[in-house]
Amino acid sequence: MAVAADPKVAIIYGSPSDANVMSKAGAMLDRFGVGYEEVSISAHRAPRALVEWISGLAPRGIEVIIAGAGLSAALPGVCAAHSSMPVIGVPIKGGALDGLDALLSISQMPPGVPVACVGLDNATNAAVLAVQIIAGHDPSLRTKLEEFKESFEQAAEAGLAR
Ligand code: RP5
Repeated sequence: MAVAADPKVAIIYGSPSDANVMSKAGAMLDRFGVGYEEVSISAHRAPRALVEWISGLAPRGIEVIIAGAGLSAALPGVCAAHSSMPVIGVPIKGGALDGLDALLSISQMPPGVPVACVGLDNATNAAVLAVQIIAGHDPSLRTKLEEFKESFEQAAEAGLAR
């Protein structure tokens, strides 16, 4: 498990094969100077270890969970079931349905147990959303987010935006 000093975000994924996609979340959190910890635990293959890990998050000061998984992606939902902190799910492409299964699994949570679902493989947006959640009580992060958004405006004006 990788842990930064004073982590605010926990990044978890169901398999080491998800690490490459999920590294985009860490890269974006680094850009905002938000500390995070990162771990791979499968909801299906290691359910007891997962529940134990979730129970330690709040005492460690974690505020948001980013959970990525592919196939029958139970991981974000299990995190949401066992925690009251916001959970952002990243459906990961792959398998016979190329991620459609994970997308539906993560987005179709029952009422009362929400998971905020970003697009397929879009761990970058999961990190930006996590920063936006934490910025609710952190004015310096709000300033960084405003500068981040402004950079899109400037790129568009310069004709560089896609
Ligand atoms: C899911 O199954 C994981 O999140 C991963 O996306 C997918 C394949 O896992 P591996 O067979 O590569 O471990 O649980």
